[in-house]
Amino acid sequence: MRFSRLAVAVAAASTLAAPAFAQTVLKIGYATAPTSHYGVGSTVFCEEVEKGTAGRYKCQQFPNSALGGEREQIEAVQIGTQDLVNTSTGPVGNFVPEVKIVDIPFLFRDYDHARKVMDGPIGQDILAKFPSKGLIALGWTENGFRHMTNSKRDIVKPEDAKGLKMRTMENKVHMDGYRTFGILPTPMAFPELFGALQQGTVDGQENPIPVILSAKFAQVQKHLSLTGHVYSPALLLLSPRVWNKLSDADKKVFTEAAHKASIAQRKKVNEDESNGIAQLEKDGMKVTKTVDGNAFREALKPAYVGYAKEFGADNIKKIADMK
Ligand code: EAX
Repeated sequence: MRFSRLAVAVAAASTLAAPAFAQTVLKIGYATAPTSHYGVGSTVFCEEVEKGTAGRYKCQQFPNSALGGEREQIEAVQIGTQDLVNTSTGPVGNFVPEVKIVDIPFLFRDYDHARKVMDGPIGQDILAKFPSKGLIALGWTENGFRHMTNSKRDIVKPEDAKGLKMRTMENKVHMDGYRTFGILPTPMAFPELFGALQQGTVDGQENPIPVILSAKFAQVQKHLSLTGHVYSPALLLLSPRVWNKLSDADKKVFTEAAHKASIAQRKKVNEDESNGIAQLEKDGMKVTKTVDGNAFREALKPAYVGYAKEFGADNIKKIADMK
């Protein structure tokens, strides 16, 4: 069969157009919008990986929980049907129990304290626990300090939160703590949350300012109380199926890309923390800026008995006392 000259030319052109090297596209997912702190961190990671591998690796981003809730995405990364997830530690304790200690309410004084712990020996030791559980933790990114929102009333002290049906992450450490505030904790995956707030299935929820902003919770929540009751770390998790194929040089590229992603994500959290409250008030939220933190810490004491039993009082103290 004679090939026309045109067909031969088209075939030749198409091989020329294809990259001269194999290119791997990595699927990365996260809960919030591309413009959110997770989107900023994920974009920096993807840009650095593409640059550092000269295009042999590039990403396809799936923001807004397009690949499911965080627990679902972590499972997918574990079995290798998804390559990366940029996730809060919310559900992670169900996969790597050693993570749960950093979810304890009122454990961290402020962002500086939290970041020092995560980037220091304690946080790095926790990352080392992931490979045996079928996950590669490339680094700590960041979600932020969590605050309470609800549709019913201002919250200044635990008594004000009593009886409120609050959505929580699928996280036992959080739920045990929140019960001591008198809250009725309702665990729910993030993608269901906006609808549940809109229908009044739950009265409220708790999340960092960057999430409250990007998820537009001001449309369905009237009251915001700056409780800052939990620091919510986040993680960049990679499938071992990808990691095990990487050369040592590419492993270094991925790890350094995660470090740059963490810096960018934390910077976005800082920006949202300084501009977000005014924005949320503009969007119609009534913000309670002074909360009785001591009353919440006092109420939490019974839960701390359980935390000390589970994690060791000295381990908790080591984190709490870090300067
Ligand atoms: O990671 O589920 C949550 O409330 C998380 O904070 C949210 O998915 C962002």
